[in-house]
Amino acid sequence: MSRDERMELQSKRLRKVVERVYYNCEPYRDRMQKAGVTPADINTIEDIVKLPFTCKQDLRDYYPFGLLSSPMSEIVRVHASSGTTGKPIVVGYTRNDLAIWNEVGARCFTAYGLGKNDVVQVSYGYGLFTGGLGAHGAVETIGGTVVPISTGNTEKQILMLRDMGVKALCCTPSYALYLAESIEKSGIPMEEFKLRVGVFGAEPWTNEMRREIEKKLGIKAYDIYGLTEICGPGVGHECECQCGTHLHEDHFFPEIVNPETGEPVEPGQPGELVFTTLTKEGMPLIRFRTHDLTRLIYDKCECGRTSVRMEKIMGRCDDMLIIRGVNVFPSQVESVICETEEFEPHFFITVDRVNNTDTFEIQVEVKEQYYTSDINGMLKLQKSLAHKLQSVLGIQPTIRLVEPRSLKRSEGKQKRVLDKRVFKND
Ligand code: DLL
Repeated sequence: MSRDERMELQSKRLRKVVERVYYNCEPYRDRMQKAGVTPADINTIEDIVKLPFTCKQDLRDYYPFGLLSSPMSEIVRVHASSGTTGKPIVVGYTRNDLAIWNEVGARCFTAYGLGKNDVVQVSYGYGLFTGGLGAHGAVETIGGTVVPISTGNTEKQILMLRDMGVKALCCTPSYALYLAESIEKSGIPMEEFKLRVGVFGAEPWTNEMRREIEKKLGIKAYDIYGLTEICGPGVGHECECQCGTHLHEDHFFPEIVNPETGEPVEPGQPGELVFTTLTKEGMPLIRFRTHDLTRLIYDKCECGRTSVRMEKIMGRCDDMLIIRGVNVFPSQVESVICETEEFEPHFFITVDRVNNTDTFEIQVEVKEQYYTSDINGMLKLQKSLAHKLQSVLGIQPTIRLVEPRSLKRSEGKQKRVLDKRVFKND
């Protein structure tokens, strides 16, 4: 679809969804009235900036069903995300919402080159988390064969991967690494697997991490993006060019705003991603602040798709650490570590405040062949990594080298940061 055609479609859908929330959902109506906007003010997609934002707190305040725009009798499924504190966020889907979710999911898996002759293992969690059922619906829609194994039991995961002749694996990138490590440890040669494609998302991961995973598993690793509030996996996907995540902007309209002021940024500039669902019925969201930081690329992709792409998520506004006044993203640390030959892509950041000064420590696993009892050699490694990180981050961390496979692995989203300052009052 050309941009003009798509803008026309987006405008038509925006008018419809704004009417839907205005007439069916009191909190939206109240907020729009306060902002002095009515559905009559919304004509084209460019009018979207007149509408007030929705944020995560709104979903908590109206927990569980206060933001629905359909009667409960039309809701056929709920999903929820626990978040880190407080009440979960609950989202309701109508039958049509699920059909659209399956359709956008199918677009993703088709872009990864998969089809009805392929076996796909879904190792995202099934349940309230959207990963398992989302990927599952997408694979069934393209006619592929699903192995719905969910998370856990790594030995069985490996057995299924091999014995079912699995071509594509869906899980978090951190779990993919763990699986690669476990396959290596099991001694089963990679030739016994038919694995070619990885469908990885649910947490930020860098291009350097992609190369690690691709090398270890001998696959092509693609990004899949989604979030509970909009729809799970399927909001966007990479194509064979692996140069940005195509967003399904005919269903989910993206904007980038300055995370502090909420003002739209110039096209192509980085900031916070905001989505408006253009076709959802159960719980449409208007200008939802995702907290995810990225930028949008409007040029046509070499694959031929005309949809807008987003750069890899660099982190979330709430993931950003401010250490001694310097902004640090875990993804920057990941890039440096993955690019350095001697280290495994496993690390853990601890930030604390001692005597009114921030401390910043990174534990990092050294590869087996470089982990020695030669103290000078290890000190040299430690120093060179601290130096590299200093030049990228602008602040020097304390490096603690640890044995390979000693840091905790995760089956879902990997936790890489402990900020002890959060618990201190000063
Ligand atoms: O993680 C949905 C999902 C499941 C996406 C499986 C992809 C695969 P939530 O638990 O609500 O939903 O978390 C959403 O995870 O706002 C991002 O911060 C992060 N995230 C999701 N996908 C990616 C990705 C699912 N591909 C939050 N790259 C989002 C970076 C991602 N971050």
